[in-house]
Amino acid sequence: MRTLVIIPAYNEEASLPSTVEELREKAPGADYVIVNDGSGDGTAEVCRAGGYPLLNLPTNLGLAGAFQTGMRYALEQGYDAAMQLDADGQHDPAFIAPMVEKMEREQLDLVLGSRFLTSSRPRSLRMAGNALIEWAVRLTTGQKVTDPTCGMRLYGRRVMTHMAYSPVARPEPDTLALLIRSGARTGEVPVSIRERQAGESYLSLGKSVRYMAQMGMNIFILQWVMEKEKL
Ligand SMILES: Nc1nc2c(ncn2[C@@H]2O[C@H](COP(=O)(O)OP(=O)(O)OP(=O)(O)O)[C@@H](O)[C@H]2O)c(=O)[nH]1
Ligand SMILES: [Mg+2]
Repeated sequence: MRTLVIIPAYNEEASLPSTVEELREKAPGADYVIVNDGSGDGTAEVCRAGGYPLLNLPTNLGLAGAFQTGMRYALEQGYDAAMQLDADGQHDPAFIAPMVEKMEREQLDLVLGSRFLTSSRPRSLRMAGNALIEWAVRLTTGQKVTDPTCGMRLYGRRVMTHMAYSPVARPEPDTLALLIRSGARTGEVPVSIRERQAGESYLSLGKSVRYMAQMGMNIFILQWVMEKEKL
């Protein structure tokens, strides 16, 4: 199975070199592409200097647009699967291999990284949101997804087409719920996610609360409003 690692990057000049270095070290031979999402810092220069494969967006589209760009590229280049790996160094590339293996072995469409498959969820506001979203996903799909907000996800060919061309698809739990309802065969692999090393998260406290409310609402409303497409 040919897999492309998509690295969305927005103002990640500080973290990107070590992220790429670690990827090369822990997943030798893995194909990857950086999607520079209209960064205002030296992200593009860092890519050019290091010779990293680069899709350079002229403007900031946000994570959804950046990831969709990577997905289209993956489809055009004939990849069988595409993985999201954040540029900020939070995702450990050591987990790529077990995720790919699980997809191949069990013939899955979607493999989700989960921090809480083998350990319990810590108590925090973000984690309360995580639990709420898990509940919404379970109610609307009948499936338990133990860590719906974890960004480490591997998308197989059948869901890549949807991710690349749907106007509403994004690497977020509402889209996951839609994909599962559309028949995506889904599995989980335990992963651990690191703290951010540098740069800034786009999730401030206010944004976190808005994100949870929006996700919860989308999962319920979109499911009923949108035509259920079969994959
Ligand atoms: N913030 C932000 N990130 C983007 C954007 N486009 C692409 N990205 C990338 O998307 C990935 C995820 O963004 P993060 O801000 O780390 O989001 P997060 O991991 O959910 O939140 P933290 O746990 O606080 O880091 C990173 O690799 C970013 O560089 C954008 O418009 N804004
Ligand atoms: Mg992050």
